[in-house]
Amino acid sequence: MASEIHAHHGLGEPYKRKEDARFIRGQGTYVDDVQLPGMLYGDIVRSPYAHALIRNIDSSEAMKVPGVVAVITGKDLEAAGLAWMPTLSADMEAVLAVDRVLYQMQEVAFVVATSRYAAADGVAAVDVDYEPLPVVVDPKKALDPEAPLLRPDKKEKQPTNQIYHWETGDEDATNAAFAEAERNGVVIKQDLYIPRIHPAPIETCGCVANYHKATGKLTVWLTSQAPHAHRTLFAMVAGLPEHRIRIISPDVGGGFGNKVPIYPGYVCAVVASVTTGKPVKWIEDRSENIGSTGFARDYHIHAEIAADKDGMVNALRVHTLADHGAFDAAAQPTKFPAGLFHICTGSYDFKHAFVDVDAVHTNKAPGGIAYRCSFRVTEASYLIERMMDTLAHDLGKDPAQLRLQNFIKPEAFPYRSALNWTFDSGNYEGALHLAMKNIDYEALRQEQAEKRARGELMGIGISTFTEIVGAGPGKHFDIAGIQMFDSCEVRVHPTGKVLARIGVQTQGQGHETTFAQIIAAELGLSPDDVDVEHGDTDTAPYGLGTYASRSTPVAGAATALAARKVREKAKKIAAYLLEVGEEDLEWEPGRFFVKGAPAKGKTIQDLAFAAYTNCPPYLEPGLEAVNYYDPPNLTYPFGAYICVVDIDRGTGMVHIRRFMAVDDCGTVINPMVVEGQIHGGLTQGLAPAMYEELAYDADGNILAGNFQDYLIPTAMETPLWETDRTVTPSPHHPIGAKGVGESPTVGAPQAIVNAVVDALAHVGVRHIDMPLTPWKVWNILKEKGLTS
Ligand code: MCN
Ligand code: CUM
Repeated sequence: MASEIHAHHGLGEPYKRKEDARFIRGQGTYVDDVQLPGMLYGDIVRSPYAHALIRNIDSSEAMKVPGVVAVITGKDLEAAGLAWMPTLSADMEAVLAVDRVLYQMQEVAFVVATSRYAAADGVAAVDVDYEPLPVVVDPKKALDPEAPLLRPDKKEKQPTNQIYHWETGDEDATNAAFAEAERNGVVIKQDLYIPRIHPAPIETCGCVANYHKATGKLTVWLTSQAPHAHRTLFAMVAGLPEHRIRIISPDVGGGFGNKVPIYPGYVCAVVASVTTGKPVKWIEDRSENIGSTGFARDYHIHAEIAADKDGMVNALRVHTLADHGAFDAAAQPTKFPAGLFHICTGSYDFKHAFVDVDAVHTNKAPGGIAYRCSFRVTEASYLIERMMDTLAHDLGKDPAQLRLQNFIKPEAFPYRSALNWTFDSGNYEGALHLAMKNIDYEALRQEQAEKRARGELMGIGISTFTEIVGAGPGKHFDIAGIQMFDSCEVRVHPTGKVLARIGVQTQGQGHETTFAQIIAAELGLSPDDVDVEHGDTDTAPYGLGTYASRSTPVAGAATALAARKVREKAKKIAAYLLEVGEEDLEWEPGRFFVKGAPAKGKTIQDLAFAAYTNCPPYLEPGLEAVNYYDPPNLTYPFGAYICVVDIDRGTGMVHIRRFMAVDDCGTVINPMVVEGQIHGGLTQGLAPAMYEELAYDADGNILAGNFQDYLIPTAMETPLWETDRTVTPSPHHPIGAKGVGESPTVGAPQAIVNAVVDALAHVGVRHIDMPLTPWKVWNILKEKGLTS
């Protein structure tokens, strides 16, 4: 009997993903699969100009197109008080432009028709009269006094194109440390640009809005990473009663941060459904997704390190110019305009740091942050890892040695950083030593020296990054005022089978499996006996959604604690049934038994049945629990990545020969899911390093508006990822787990750039901005006389 009970898949088992049973059969339900009787279709008229006044919109020809039912313009929305909506960064964004457009692809009118084709024909027939205005593409030029003011709508509060100046750290102490290093140590400086990129999920954004006039109920199927938060925002903005709004986020084909904001198309579909009384579907196409929805990065960084002559770092100074586009719509907690950029001191024991960020408007699409970023940690991590390598090269030190020398020591945790964040746990040297051993670092350096002597270009790049994920605590983190906690509800049915509902929303991360494993481990069940639901605001407990790798740190904790509440109640029932005191009971996975008499026990299934059939008279019947969890701190996953590249001198092609990724996300729930997250995340770190860039020309035209021009890596470009891990549990998480979803994307780009610069350092190359295209690399080789 005991062995039977132990035959469960709990924590740490590579349990196959439950959701894949429907996905691999093509039986997922995505928003575009939703078909409702009488459904209408929306399509959007978008601006061809990056900056222009709208003189007139003539929809008369569009209304003549067979099937077109309505054309909604900014003026129509203005009349209803809906032309503007709040962004997640306290700005106001035009739902449909009223009198001016601020970026190419901006939403100008919404055409509703009986078919998708008729809607597109209607869009083509809408005649918009524009008066083009001067365009600001370069964020540095946005700050020129002569630059056109892009947001006259808010000139009272913001008289220039500068959105904010944000700073953190001790400026005086940092400056003093730099002055000291100028005299007795070393100061290194470097400009770094992290280009604008796009999350580009396979499924674009879209929705089906269904307003029922008789009941006043609005149901919206939505590609949403945060359905509850979106419900509340819809209620606040549209003035609809929140209990009559139901957001259903069905299967989502990738989010990567792209599906955190609310987009104009969603609002237009809702307005169209309310006006026509019919369900309205709006699904954007690929170019619309790339051109108009939340972008990522676009940080122009100047960084400086003060160190002693031996390379012991002392202070970090960073100034950044952030290009936020036309509206400040960065998806991030209210109090953190630059996200968690504070993590830029990385894994190193800096005594002083000072960081500031100036954000500006340009004539580009709004957004910011999204794309496996942990709220700007990608930017922070890239800068510190590039700078550590630069310092090593300038001092003629091995970059691994320089890191080992400067790491925060394992015994220093919990560690208070110079920018006042408390790192929960870490063992950075452990991870780096493992990565070095796995890849045989010494032998690679040997090989590099030999190759260099023969004129061959080989480089080794290291990244030993620290992540910060799992927002809240609610007192510091909120979205539009809603505190960032998360939740889980566990219901144990009479036969011992479990239905759990969680406040977070999977977009491919496998929550239906891993959250079932958490409950299974806590209750001693098989994950087969636990089904996990999410994404329907009418049934799931309130949660803040899935982004910033917060699901496991926050909702995962709520799930463990809800299951423990169930176990506590089961224990009371066991004491009653076994006629002993609770203190006389012992737990083994799946069963309570009497101490010293292991044969006398009750399984969790027995206890579930009793909860509904023979419950102690002093308890409420039933067996369920809910937990809302507000974390005491964030979790700080980390990793050590080593990348080996060979550069072709004839073509400038960078070939990634090996990539060793050691990750530490604390206790691992499902190693197979974690490995999948790491493979995907590494590939999304490779992408900006080598391929992706959302470029604009001087007139604000998007140069990469489809997958022919916006280069995402395919299986052909992706190297064989080698992975390993160390396990340093989080001391404050109920099961010791940290998040992992974004770690590899945070950690990977700089390992690749460091490797390429390492291959060329001996000829004086100090830095190359991403993406490392063959053309860019070849030009450097040519300049250095290496193309032969
Ligand atoms: N996990 C685990 N053990 C751990 C940590 C995590 O088994 N110690 C599991 C989790 O239970 C979960 C998965 O790994 O099934 C990822 O967990 P977590 O790190 O908590 O991240 P989230 O679930 O909050 O996912 C968000 C994160 C983000 S912010 C982006 S962006 C991203 C990413 O996940 N988007 C993704 N990975 C993605 N993967 C897919 N397939 N699709 C996306 O859109
Ligand atoms: Cu920053 S992309 Mo994820 O947090 O959804």
